Amino acid sequence: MLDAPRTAFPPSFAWGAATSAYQIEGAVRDDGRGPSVWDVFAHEPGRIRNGDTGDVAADHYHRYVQDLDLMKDLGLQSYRFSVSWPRVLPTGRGTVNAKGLDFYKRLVDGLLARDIAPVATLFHWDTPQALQDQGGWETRDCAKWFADYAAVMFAALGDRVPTWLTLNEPKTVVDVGYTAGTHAPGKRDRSLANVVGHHLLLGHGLAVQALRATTSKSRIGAALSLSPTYPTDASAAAARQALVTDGEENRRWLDPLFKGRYPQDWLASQAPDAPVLKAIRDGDLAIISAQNDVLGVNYYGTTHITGTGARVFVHPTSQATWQEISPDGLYDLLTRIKRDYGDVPLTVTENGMATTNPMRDDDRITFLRTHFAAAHRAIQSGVKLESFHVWSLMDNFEWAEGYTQRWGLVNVDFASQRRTHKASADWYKKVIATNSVDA
Ligand code: IFM
Repeated sequence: MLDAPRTAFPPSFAWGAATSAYQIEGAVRDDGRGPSVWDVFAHEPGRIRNGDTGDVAADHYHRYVQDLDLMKDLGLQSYRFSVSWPRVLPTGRGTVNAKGLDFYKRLVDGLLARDIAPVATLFHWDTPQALQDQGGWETRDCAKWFADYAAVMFAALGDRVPTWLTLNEPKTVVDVGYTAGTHAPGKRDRSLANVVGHHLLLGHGLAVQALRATTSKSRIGAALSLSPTYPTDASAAAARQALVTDGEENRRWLDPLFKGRYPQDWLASQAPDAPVLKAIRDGDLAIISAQNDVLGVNYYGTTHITGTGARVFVHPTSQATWQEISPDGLYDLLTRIKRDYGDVPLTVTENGMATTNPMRDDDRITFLRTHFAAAHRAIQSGVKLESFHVWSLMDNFEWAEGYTQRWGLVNVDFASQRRTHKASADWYKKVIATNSVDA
């Protein structure tokens, strides 16, 4: 029988997978690591499903060599991980914890030795608790503390990491950590949340400055969670409401980074005395928008909005009930970024789904196949998409859902810490080896 035809990607395209520190490392008290907001939050009763915590997670801190070999075996060409800020700076600033920093040096060296390009994220939500005790991202100072920490990482790993990402999904911190309160630090205050959002962006800009102050030739940008937003019908009301949601979901993050301003309609929707309006100071947006070399796109699905502003699902969801699965949305998103924000080099920094069958994850294969095809179409349309990172390399601690949602290509038996390829891992291995997707 003939094999199905395959869609070929450009020779320079890089295939990868992504993880984050708190979700896989474990070893939360090893080698001088300090606590983060997630350590504290996860240990509060009722916060996380089944009372799970990231204390051990996938024990990657101790098993990283095995995990590097796993990546090599898959054929990964790029690996996106995050650095735990309190592992490097246990109280968030001041004395560097050499042992913590060494872990990331060994990890990066291990990647380079295996010809896997490191993509390092500096903030994937694990604010040092010592800084949270001083107000964390609610205070403007945190942007500076973050840039100082970034400078420590640049001094240690400068050019050895070719791509740095400052923030992962500031929107999730704002919407889930500070508005819904179901992520750390568990606050429910929308106006404070928007202040946090601005300080996160400012921290991004100051970290970019910190990299430019070194001799590093590496690139830097942010990883945003973006969701194309559509009206559910042709009415003017639905169009208006979809635009409002697009402002929250997408433009309030993209415009500051790439246009040096917040969207007018988003600013106008804030109350006249909203604290965020005072938090935005002269000069901030010039810092935030200076020279973003690359944009990381975390794409999980679309958002549909009715004329009354309600969200409805017109496509299937997954075990993660916030996810509306639509591969076409990825095409729309990537081409929209090019149209509205210019030819910035893009990398898909996250894309994937949770599946319930621990090994025969055919639904994940279908998901990835269709999203890769959408990415390919976007490249054909002229989008500068350079690489794709599947979320996630392996099963991990899925925040408030604990270990009940499995997002990995590789199954982790959390009792034995045994790693086993799922069907999707073997399928992905072939995609990488052939640089093509079965149609
Ligand atoms: O696990 C998360 C990740 O940390 C950030 N983006 C979404 C993923 C799935 O929920």
